[in-house]
Amino acid sequence: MKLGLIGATGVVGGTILRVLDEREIAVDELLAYASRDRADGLMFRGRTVSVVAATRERLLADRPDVAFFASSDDASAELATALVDNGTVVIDNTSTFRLAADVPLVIPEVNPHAVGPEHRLFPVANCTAIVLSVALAPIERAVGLRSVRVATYQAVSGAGRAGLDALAAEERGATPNGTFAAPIHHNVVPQVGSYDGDGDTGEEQKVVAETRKMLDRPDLRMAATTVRVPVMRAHSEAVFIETARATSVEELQSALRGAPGVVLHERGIVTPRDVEDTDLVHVARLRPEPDDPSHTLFQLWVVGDQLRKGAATNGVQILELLIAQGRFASRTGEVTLSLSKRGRGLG
Ligand code: 11C
Repeated sequence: MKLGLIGATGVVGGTILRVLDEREIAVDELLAYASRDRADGLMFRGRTVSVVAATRERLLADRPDVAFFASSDDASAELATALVDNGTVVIDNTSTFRLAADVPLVIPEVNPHAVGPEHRLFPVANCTAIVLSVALAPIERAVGLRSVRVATYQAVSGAGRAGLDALAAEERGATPNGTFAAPIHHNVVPQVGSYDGDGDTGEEQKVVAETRKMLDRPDLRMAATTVRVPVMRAHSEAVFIETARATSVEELQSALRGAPGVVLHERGIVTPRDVEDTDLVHVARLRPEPDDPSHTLFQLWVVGDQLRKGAATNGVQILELLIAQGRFASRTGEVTLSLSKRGRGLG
C-alpha cells in the first residue's frame, strides 16, 4: 500500500505514524507531506522519509492508495476531494466533510455499518465527540437515550503543538500568546473553538452535531459546554444522560462492561494522566441522579486520549476496516480488525 500523510510533522500526524507502526499496517511506501519542504525528514520504521510540500500537483502525481489528512480544514477542502476523484481513499482528520449527507462518519466500534463500498472519503470525527460516542453507543443500544448533556475538560494538545507549546511557555512564566482565549496556566477556559460571544462555540456545535450523526440519532436532545484545562493530553467529560426507559446502574454497567473500546471502572476514578497514550475510552463514576423516581437520569465520567482514539487510532481503525473488507491488497499478510479490548496500556 502506498500511503500518503498530509500534516506529517504535526502532533496528530506523528501519532498516526506511531499507530500505523504499532498496529503493523503493511505500508510499502510512505509519502509524507507538510505545508513546505522540510530538510530533516522524519523516521518511520527505521528509515528516513523525506517530507515535501503538499501541493495539489504533487499529490495527484504521487496518487497514494490511501491518504491521511492531519492538517488544516483549508488543506482538506482544497486537496481531499481532488485526491478522491483521482482514485485515492482519504481519511480526513479535519471537520471539512464530517456533516456532508453522503459521507459516513465512522467509529469502527460504533457504526461500522455506515461504510459502503461506494465510499472513498472518511472524515474522522471531532475528538471530543468520538470519546463521548464510544461511551454512549452501548447505552443507546441497550436502553435508548432521550437526552445527553456534557461538560468537557479538554487537554491543550487538542489545539496541536501550538497548544502544548503555549501551556509549557506559560508554565515557564511567558505571557500568554493568544493560542487560547485566556491564560491557560493555573486556569480553565470555557471556550474551545471559535466563539462570537453569543451561543455555542464551534467545538460545542461539533460535539452535538457529530455525536447525533454517529449515533444515528438526529433527534437526540443534546447540549455541551466545552472547556480547555491545563492538561497535556486526554479529554475528560462529565456526562448527564436521560435514558429512553427506566433502567438501573447494574443494567448500564452490564451494557458498558462488554462494549468494544470501553473500559468500565465500577469503583474509583480515572484521570487523563491514567489514559495518556492509550486507545480505549474509560468510564467511571456511573451513578443515578439523586432523587429520581423515573429511574432514567444518570451521570458518568468519561476519559479518552483524544490524540489516539479521538484522532489517529480511529483513523487507522477505519483503514483496518477497509483492509478487512478487501479494499486494499496487503502484501505482508492479513490485517485483522482490532475493535475490542486491544489497545495500549490500561486495557
Ligand atoms: C480541541 N477538540 O480539543 C478540539 C480539536 O474538530 O477536529 C479538534 C478539532 C476538530 O481543540
